[in-house]
Amino acid sequence: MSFTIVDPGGTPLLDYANVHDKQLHLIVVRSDGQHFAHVHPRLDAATGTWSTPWTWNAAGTYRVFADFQPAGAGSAKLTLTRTVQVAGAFVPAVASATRTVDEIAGYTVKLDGALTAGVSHQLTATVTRDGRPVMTLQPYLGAYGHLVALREGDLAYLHVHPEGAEPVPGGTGGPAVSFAATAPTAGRYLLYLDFKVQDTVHTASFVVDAAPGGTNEPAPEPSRDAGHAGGH
Ligand SMILES: [Cu+2]
Repeated sequence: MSFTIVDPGGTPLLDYANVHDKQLHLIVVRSDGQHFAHVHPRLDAATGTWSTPWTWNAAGTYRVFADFQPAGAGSAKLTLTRTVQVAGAFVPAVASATRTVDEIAGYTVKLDGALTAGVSHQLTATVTRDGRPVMTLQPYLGAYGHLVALREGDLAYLHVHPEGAEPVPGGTGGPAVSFAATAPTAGRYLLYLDFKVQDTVHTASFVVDAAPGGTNEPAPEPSRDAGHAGGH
């Protein structure tokens, strides 16, 4: 899979800031919230083309999000998206109820905290195994985990920031990892936590409802194809 990001004048963007340890984060998810992937393509600095080995494993409609920040003072984080249709028989997964505990590869991950429209909230994921806290989380993307949050339905992309001290290189952490997230509107959100342990990255997923906010609730921000789909 390859793509190029062009500036408003149509020139390929060549210079990127490092955000969460990488110049660009590529998130891929099917419209029903299944088949989530988070990868880091390589930039050909001469042409501005990003590419990554890729296989589409299931049919359906996918959203591809490029999360990046152009280099230079005054630039902001941007999220650009495209929709990709993968041919074949597509049977969408049944919409899930809210879920704040997930099991992956023998690990149990519990999500605590709430989402409220227009208000930044702390979300904390706690990793255990066989009922015991996991203290051996490894640094991954500048924290002890990386959280992606998408609004169910249009898959609008939320910016989520890790909280707490930056990991010491080579150090370990756990069992809790905290993030600050703001839901743009009330409704249901799909959350994906990447965490690394024993040199393997696992993804736990959650479904959380955001409550209506106070008087400062922003107007719903429609998600656009190839547009800036998230708030800050
Ligand atoms: Cu990434």
